[in-house]
Amino acid sequence: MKNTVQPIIATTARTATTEQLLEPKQERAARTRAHILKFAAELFSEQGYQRTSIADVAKRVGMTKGAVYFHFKDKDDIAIAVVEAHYQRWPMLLDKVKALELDPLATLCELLDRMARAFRDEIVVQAGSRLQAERSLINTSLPQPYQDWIDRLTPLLAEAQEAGQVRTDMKAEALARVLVSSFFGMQHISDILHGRADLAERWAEVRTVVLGALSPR
Ligand code: LUB
Repeated sequence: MKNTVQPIIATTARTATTEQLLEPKQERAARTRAHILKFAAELFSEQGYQRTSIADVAKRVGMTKGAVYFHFKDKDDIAIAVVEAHYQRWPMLLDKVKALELDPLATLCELLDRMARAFRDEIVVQAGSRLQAERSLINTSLPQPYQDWIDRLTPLLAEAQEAGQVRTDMKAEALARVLVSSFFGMQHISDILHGRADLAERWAEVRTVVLGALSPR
């Protein structure tokens, strides 16, 4: 019996550190899942949904396909998780900006500035954006795009209107739709033409014109 147990432990020990062996199973599974998502996001961002396979993900992660399937039912399951991770970034970002306790318009500007940096720098945001652009090619229901941002910016704009910082001849929700449409188009064109390398400059242009147009009449 001792011999039967020993090779299993020895084999496991050869492929895992002591810390990993002692890590609670749930934490190890969560860490592995996040690891898979990160590399799957790289592939979705680089080559899109259709050209990415579970085999590609397994190879990029350095795991077997079976190990990936342990964490995700199929490629659609991974795509949904990447898009969900994309959207989970935004409430976290808003909480950080609100903690700065800026005035309403400054809060809106800081949030949009940080979003622009996230689209330029964060692979999960880039991958979530590309998957949403390819949503008609993906045979599963992805989270609804754009509406969260319209709903998130509307109260910020309403607060800025109440503070006399933003025009009141248009509803806050309409102004939020204009901001989301402008931001989406800006980051999309930057992505298609320059892989978002010029996103900071393109955002600065949109910011100047669109935020200027928000001024009280
Ligand atoms: C944003 C994208 C890319 C909207 O909210 C979304 O769904 C978005 C991905 O679908 O840009 C602009 C903030």
